[in-house]
Amino acid sequence: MNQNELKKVLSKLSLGDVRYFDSIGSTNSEALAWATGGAIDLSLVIADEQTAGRGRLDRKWFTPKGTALAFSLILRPRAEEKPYLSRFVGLAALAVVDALRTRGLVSQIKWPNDILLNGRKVAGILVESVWSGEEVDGLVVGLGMNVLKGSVPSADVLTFPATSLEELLGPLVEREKLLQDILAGIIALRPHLGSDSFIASWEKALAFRGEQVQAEQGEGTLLAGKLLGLEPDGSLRLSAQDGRSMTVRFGDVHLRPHA
Ligand code: BT5
Repeated sequence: MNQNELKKVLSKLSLGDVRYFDSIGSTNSEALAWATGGAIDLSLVIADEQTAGRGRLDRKWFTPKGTALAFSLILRPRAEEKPYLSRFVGLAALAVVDALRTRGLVSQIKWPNDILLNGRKVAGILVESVWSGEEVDGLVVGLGMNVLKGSVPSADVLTFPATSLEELLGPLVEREKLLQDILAGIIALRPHLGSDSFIASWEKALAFRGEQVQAEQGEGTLLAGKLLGLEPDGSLRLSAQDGRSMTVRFGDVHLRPHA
């Protein structure tokens, strides 16, 4: 990454401290350790390459050098945000959708943590918590986004098709400016986290809304139904064929259109 450009864009935001790495195992692991060690709100870990990037349940996330955006933002939830911790994944997702919209791209959120462009995954979000006793006193919001074509893994390691911004916008996407826009979006949306309009915007950006989907939760539990929207805690609301309402909670969920 261009260090000067990075410094310039980050200086325009009210961030905490920043740690930049040419190469790292996982920005989320670094941020979790830093948060446990007392990092202040809005501290940022960013890397040009991850050698052990993680998805949910320790699945691998690929971030080859010089091709992608990979960062982890540390948040110290304020008292008024604590009832809404499960909404932070939506906050990050909406900030990505907004940043892509300003580049002329309509993206969608594949609940709970993927961003799709033309039905292919362009970014993934991993939110992890730091506990102090019974209380969450830190969140790490990790985002990986495929910018150049070289960031897209080969099909044999993918469970869902993937794409990059380069495939739609050409090779001239500035990663530093993109980072700035996403972080600015997170900061701007954060005061609205607890509002009904936040859930409404999140719902509006969902992929497969009004369509039949299958949600596979944990080992083999398959829920099928029409995707209606979100519960106030960000869980997914489906309606079964007999009209029964079902809720899909966060966890290891694979959502896909009904075959
Ligand atoms: C995610 O997990 O999508 C969350 C990814 C979060 C990555 C960021 S990068 C910065 C921060 N530091 C980290 O270590 N992590 C975060 P999940 O829904 O479990 O999806 C993982 C699956 O996505 C893998 O099993 C692959 O099939 C696929 N995958 C891996 N790398 C990919 C890529 N670059 N593009 C698209 N799909 C990918």
